[in-house]
Amino acid sequence: MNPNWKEETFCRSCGDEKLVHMLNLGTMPPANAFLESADMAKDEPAFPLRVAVCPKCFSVQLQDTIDPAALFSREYYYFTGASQPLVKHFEDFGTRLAAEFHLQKKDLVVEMGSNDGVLLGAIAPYARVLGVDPATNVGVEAEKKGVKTIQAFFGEKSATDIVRTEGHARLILANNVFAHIPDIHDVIRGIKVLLADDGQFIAEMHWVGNLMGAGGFDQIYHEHIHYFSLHSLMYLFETVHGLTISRVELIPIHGESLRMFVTKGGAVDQSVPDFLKKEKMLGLDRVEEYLNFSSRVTQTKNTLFQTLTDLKQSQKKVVGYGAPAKGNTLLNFCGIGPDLLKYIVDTTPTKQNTYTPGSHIQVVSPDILKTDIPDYVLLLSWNYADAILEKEKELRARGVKFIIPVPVVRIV
Ligand code: JHZ
Repeated sequence: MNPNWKEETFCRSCGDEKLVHMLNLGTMPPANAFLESADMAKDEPAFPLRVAVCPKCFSVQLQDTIDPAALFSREYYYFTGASQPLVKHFEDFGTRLAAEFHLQKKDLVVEMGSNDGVLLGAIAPYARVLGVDPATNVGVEAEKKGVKTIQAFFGEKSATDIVRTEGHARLILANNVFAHIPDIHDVIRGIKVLLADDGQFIAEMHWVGNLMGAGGFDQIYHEHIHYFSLHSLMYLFETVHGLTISRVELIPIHGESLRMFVTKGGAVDQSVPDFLKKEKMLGLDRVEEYLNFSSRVTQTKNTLFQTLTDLKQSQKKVVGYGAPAKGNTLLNFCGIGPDLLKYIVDTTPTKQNTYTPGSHIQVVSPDILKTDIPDYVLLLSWNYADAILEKEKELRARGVKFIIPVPVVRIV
């Protein structure tokens, strides 16, 4: 048994209840473990990927934990800056935060999982910023943008160190990172230590309502331990830790993400009860609703595999577009390899000339599409479909069709 893998049976969030299994995606390598050519001959560690729901607090989470040090304390292949729509999203958000919170140079803004510093870079002209990220390479890019970055996991210990050297934070930000942490309680203890009394913790994370409905099951991979609803977040932040979720927003990023604002107490905006009502209508406070998910996932898998197999039989050239982490869940779960996808194009320089984990499809620069015109493109980065379809309008005008895999397989 791999020492980096552990099975959980009890809810990581409320700690009280035994988890109820809802989906098994098989065994696969971590989604961001792209392979260099020299790694191809080596044994590739692979781990079970199973999802469960807690019948008490409705927290959806993996049954399998991989030691975060093995996933994140290394070179990280994902750079926020490689996706233009995401850069715009965070630059706009940074400008909005500066205006809404009247940020001044004396204010400290800390971001956990700050990656290459796109968001903090947008806030840096207004306030003191500090990134915290365990990866060995992304902080170097952030520093180039003037974003001081500590290489560490955010938690009670790092928060205490930051208070000692920098003081308390007016804002603590967490975008697509809060759901990545097995010991979520250590992170919340860190937030309580670091946050000024009138400060706010603001987090964006994929919303389980989107995952269960229009979103893709491919957003499930070992890095994503938790799949939160507002119901489960309320239990965690309010019941367990005595903090207040004061406002929520649903934003169109990675399908649909939930943005929540947390304070140490005070007024609660109408958006919170309204959103809870919406979740109740979707059945997110009932275990049975979660148990239906598996059959929908199997349906997508079968349709996608059949579509690609048919195209291969008709001798069509099919390539992948985007090599996101989520694409690796899709490829591995659906059994899609180099026999069905000739290569995958991706804008991230660190991913180019690597191979996808598990499925071993080569990732190359999008420049190849200037000379090697495919018949079909499987859009693995489906969350940027509008932007990519617009960007590739010349390819489409030449007759190239795009296959969008989720929520149901469709060809445009
Ligand atoms: P993207 C990331 O997941 C990583 P991923 C992380 N694990 C997380 O939590 C989630 O976000 C939420 C490429 N691309 O953003 C760039 C093009 O090639 O969907 C990226 O490799 N051309 C922290 O990896 C990938 O697609 C383009 O025009 O699933 C997109 O990755 C565009 C727009 C993107 O996240």
